[in-house]
Amino acid sequence: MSDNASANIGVIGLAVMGSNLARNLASREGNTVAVYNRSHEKTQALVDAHPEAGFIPAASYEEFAASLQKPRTAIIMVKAGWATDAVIDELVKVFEPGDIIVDGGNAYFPDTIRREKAVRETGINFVGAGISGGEEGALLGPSIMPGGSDESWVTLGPILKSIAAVAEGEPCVTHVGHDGAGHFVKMVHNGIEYADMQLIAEAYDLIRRGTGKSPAEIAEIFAEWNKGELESYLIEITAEVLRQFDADTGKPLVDVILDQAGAKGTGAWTVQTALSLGVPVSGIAEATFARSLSSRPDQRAVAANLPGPDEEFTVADEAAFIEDVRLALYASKIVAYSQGFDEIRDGAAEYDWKIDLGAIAKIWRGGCIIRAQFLNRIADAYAENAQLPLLMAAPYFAEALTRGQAAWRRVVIAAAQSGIPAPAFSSSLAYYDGIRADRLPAALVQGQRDFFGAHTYKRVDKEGTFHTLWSGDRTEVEAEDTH
Ligand code: NBP
Repeated sequence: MSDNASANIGVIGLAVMGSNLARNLASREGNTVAVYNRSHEKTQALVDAHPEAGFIPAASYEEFAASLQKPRTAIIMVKAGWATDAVIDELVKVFEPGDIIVDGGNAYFPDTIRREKAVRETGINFVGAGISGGEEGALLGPSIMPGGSDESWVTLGPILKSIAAVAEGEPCVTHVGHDGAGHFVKMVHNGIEYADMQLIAEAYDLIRRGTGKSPAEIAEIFAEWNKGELESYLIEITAEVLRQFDADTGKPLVDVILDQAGAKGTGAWTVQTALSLGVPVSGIAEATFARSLSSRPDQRAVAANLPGPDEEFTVADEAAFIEDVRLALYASKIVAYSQGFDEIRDGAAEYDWKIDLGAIAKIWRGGCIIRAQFLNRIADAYAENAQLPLLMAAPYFAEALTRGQAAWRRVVIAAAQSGIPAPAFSSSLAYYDGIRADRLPAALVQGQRDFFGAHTYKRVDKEGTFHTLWSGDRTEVEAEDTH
């Protein structure tokens, strides 16, 4: 150990997330934090602004390594992608076997798997840790989803527990699984976040266009909803956004914000990964596509000439309609979470991770963007049956879907009849009806596939694989399933 080694944890990358995480670490008893940033002015600025934190600044990677006690533990908070690789390359030169490099950025999980494998060969531990909660979470307590080895968790666990959000007395961090498991779960968290936000946006749009209520009035509806089963951070902030007026124009702020939603790519990763795993995450996919659709102004301008329904959308019973929308929102949200947890379970099977789904629900209860009461119900469902085949069919959720399904259908019908796009509401309902169907037209698809590609099919009444001689006498033959 170097004579100067006095920090038990270091942070590299001192933009908003890294600075806040470093301050959070420094504020917890027992932590002394070494800090390093590529451009040294940022390191100095942080140290000067927060003398109370007792940071140990480093001007080089060598100095940074020398200031850390062994096993050296450093959290990288730099721009995801090549910047992360650049920092890792420098750290492996100055760290030793047994030390721990943590990537707290928003890495794509296959990159984390690759990095973990490469760094492990040097004897150094590499941990990809998803961190959710934005700037405020980093400072006050995020939800943390670390992957990596069991060995690194021994050192890292207590440090991460010290800075994580706390929900119902439990820190919002757990060792998710090996190598890329943490970043995988963070990716799906973000995908679910996309779906949750889109569903809320559709609910707002339907209420506004159906009842003519102002954004401020709708804010009160969301505030009321936030006292019930929909209680969540996203519902809470929705009310705040809708209440806001623009200082320049005096209009509701939501009316002066350009209606083109941005994305940083984690929703698309969630959908791409789901497609390759064969997991239907239709709610997340529709939410991701809805952002893409909104951001195509040229096409939207041309399509504005296409006709919609002739009649104006009017709601006869406002209170009943608003309650229908609430129930539809809750039902669709259940579908989105059920699909997201399916993706985590199937990802775990594919990549050989042991992920405790109930523990994931628990660490999302605080600190992160999708934090909600509702996550307790998911944790309960997995506590009752860890092998639950379908989350939304667990008794609590089945009851909510039973209670909400008629309202959900009325809302989707109203949206379709009045020309209001509600892609996440409608696709969630279609998923619900698809997954519960006794028989699906997939049988016809199999027939079509066999017709044009001899892809074969199975039968409901006997074992085996079959092919019909479509261009011959159309008799059925038993076939090898090699297509
Ligand atoms: P940015 O993503 O804006 O990255 C800026 C940091 O990266 C600076 O410290 C910069 O150093 C450093 N950096 C770059 Br760029 N290239 C580098 C290189 N080659 N070597 C060393 N350092 C390099 O910062 P952020 O918004 O604080 O986010 C940090 C990470 O946290 C990202 O991966 C982000 O995706 C993730 N994240 C962000 C949020 C959020 O709400 N912002 C939430 C959750 C996760 P410099 O000062 O010398 O240019």
